[in-house]
Amino acid sequence: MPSAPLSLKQAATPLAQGVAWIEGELTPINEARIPLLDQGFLHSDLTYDVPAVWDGPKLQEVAASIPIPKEDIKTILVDMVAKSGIRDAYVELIVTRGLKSVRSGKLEELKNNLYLFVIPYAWISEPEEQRTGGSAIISRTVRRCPPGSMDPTVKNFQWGDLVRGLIEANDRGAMHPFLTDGDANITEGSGYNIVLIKDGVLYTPDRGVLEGISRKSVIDAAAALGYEVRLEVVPTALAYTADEILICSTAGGVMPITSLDGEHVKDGKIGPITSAIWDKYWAMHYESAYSFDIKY
Ligand code: PXG
Repeated sequence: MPSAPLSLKQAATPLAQGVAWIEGELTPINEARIPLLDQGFLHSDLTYDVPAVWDGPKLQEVAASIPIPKEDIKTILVDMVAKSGIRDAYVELIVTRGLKSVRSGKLEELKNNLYLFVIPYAWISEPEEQRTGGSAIISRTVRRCPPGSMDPTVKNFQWGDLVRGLIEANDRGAMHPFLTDGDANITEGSGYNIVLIKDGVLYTPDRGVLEGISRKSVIDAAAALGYEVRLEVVPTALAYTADEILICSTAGGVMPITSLDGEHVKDGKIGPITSAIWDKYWAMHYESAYSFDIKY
């Protein structure tokens, strides 16, 4: 199970708890500040991406729309990871509209802001929880923001619905909310995609969700293992009869869910297909098709 103690090198550097890049300067993560007028803060007018670094040398490929050349960003991020000494890292890139809003200037004249930070790897389901599987609920109080409103395929900070889901999960004694589309279909949760497994077939929603990189890895892993994957509308009812359920995110990888709305998923044990995909997912971190090396 992946969990590495802090290396001596990591403990020794002031950036070991994380490092931010703001306006060209590197700052320890706990001292990093954004300007109050940034529209990303005031109006969620931004997009972001999160690649992960695993076991030192690996960084998942980045694809984002950014105001300075992609290769420069990559160089800066690799340098930040190396300087922090963090071996298992969470790397975030944020591009905001800038200090002026779309109301106060011509769109093409607004200057985008870029923020970067690197912190130790974050887990939506901690390794300890992954050993037995996490608990989920299907939210009764909140639905996922519809695709015609805030486009969920663009990573954004509009987390009002996802945070309400987390609060409901907490109130109902569970860890992970599953939000529906309001029409009795599953969408996604607070930072993860959802995959249901029934009779050896994987089902994951094809709309109303972020098309996450981890979901892509799960689809690739399942295909490599010979399982059929269906991207389609996924009725909530299927979740209650599923053989296995997993959630997936850059923050935690493939995470088994063994209880839903207080009931066991099947027999309440982590199923064989989830286990096989979990193994394959972590093995893929060492495959050159999905990663590249970082020199510390
Ligand atoms: N759905 C939503 C709404 C997300 O925010 C995912 C799915 C999974 O996408 P990836 O590309 O990571 O497989 C996300 C990603 C955090 C955290 O700290 C959240 C995400 C990623 C990393 C960290 O909560 N969300």
